[in-house]
Amino acid sequence: MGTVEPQVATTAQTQTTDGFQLVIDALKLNGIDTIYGLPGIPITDLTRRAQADGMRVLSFRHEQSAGYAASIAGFLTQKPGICLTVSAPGFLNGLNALAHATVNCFPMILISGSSEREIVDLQQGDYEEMDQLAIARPLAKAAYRVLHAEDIGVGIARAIRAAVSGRPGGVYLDLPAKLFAQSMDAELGKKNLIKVVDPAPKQIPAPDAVERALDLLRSAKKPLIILGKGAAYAQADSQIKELVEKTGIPYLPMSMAKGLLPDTHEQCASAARSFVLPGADVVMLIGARLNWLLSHGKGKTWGGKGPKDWGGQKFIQVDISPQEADSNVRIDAPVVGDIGSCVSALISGMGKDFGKPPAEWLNAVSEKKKGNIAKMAETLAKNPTPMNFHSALAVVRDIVKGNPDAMFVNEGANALDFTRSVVDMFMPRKRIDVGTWGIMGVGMGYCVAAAVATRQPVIAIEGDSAFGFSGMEVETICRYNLPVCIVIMNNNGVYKGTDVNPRGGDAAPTVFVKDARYEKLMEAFGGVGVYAKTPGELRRAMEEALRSARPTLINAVIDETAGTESGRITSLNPTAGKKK
Ligand code: ADP
Ligand code: TZD
Ligand code: MG
Repeated sequence: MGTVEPQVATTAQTQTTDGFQLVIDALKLNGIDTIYGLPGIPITDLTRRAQADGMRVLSFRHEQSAGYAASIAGFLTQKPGICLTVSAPGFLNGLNALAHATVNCFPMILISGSSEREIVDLQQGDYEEMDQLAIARPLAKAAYRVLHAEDIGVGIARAIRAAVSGRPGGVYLDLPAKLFAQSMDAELGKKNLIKVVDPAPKQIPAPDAVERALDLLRSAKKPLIILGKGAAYAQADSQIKELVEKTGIPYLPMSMAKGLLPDTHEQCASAARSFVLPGADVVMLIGARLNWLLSHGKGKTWGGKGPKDWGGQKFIQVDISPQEADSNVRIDAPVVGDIGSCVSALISGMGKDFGKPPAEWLNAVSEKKKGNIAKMAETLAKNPTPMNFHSALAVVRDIVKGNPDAMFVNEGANALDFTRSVVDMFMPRKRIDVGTWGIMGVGMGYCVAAAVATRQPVIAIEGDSAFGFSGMEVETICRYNLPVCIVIMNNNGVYKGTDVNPRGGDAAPTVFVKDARYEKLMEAFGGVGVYAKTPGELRRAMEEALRSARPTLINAVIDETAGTESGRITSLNPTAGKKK
């Protein structure tokens, strides 16, 4: 709202600065040059002035998408991604992403304008009244409020440190409307700003912890390494490669760690996952938690007799959080520190006589892999009509192989699970997806941030339901003319398009409008829309999208009977048993 005020610069000629300018100055001083947000009272002028001051300000159609963009920018850059929202409803829309950042260990700062403290605290009914700080606190790694312009430097510095040091997470920064207009002496204002020194200090692991881990590895007959998204975040790519290759141990990448080493690496055991998890005797987790995505380290997946029984594995866990160990099963050798330092220490401790794992184990893993890869190749070679997930993904797999630099966004259920196993990644931090919560709605926000933060082309493989959560952001993608190619795996619904309401009348809860023309949404904003019914049409459209770098949405028509309920996690669905 309102018009652009003439800039109050912090220069020698002008005597005063204000809250708006100090926020911008503090962010810029700390190398933060991008804001993902949505304007409105009281932060409209902050967005204008940040842009006028040379920051990149990406304005979204919904704060949730801006928040997801900020969270993944944090993951990709190791700098906190900034999401800027208005008070109460805008704040709440951004809050989902703040919680997501905390849960996924991504550094992010949600900055929200807030209403008059005096009125909010007496609950007198202000415009967009809400005690935002109290609401954000349980969902954030830290939460702060700045009341005075002279404290802006400290506020931003604390938020940055909290977001990126130790285990990264989401931080909330509450900036009341009154703060922005406060003016103060420009020189003094400048002096109060803090350039954060060493925001994410190295944490060196204790030598005995490293030795304990190496002893355990030496004793292993069937060792396994699991790389998680913490390992991808750490940007210790060459050390991790060296550790994996020097030990010769088979490794499994978690979904966002795919490509840390190329998925085609001979030690990659992804294609033998259900063989190596129960088979391994010593497992080294690097930046991966033993949460539901790894069946809590126990049960049948790990060779346990019953659903909660220990499979007999010993665990090494390399993690920056000392509290993570023993969260689900005993960790025999915790190695606490940042992954770069821990992996380097492990490599130097290995010495020259560190033997490769027994050939029996390596051969068994490689046999299992070969069998499964051959089976998959057969499935991918089929060309059914209508197209199914596999025939479409055979195309995506080729395109990604030919464009290994491209960022790769993925969400959905079947559209996620099949893609994760079919599409190989070749470089670190290219694959970004639903993460720890298996959340729908990250798609378009991730596309924007991926394009902006990496300046690479983006390919997004989206379930038709998943896409709907953030679909309006195709306008944002067109507005900034980002090189994003969205492929919607359109099977007419959530998991499948075949459910029928037994009583007639309303459509079944999982079913959408049949044969919806999503590509027209992209055309509405000047992008390229393509309706693709065959693998050939899909291939041509994806190739053209990458060649032209124009925003493109390909509506890939998928057999509505092709998926399974909940994709790979059918067992977590309490009603799924009845449906089989
Ligand atoms: P995934 O979902 O891929 O299994 P998780 O999100 O469960 O990965 O685990 C990531 C782990 O990585 C978290 O426990 C977090 O503490 C840890 N982590 C994040 N960054 C670092 C780092 N720089 N050094 C060490 N550990 C890290
Ligand atoms: N809401 C949110 C925010 N996250 C979720 N994960 C869900 C709802 C539940 N859900 C899933 O777990 S997957 C999914 C939903 C709604 C969509 C699956 O349909 P899709 O994929 O079209 O995206 P497929 O290919 O049809 O399986
Ligand atoms: Mg679907």
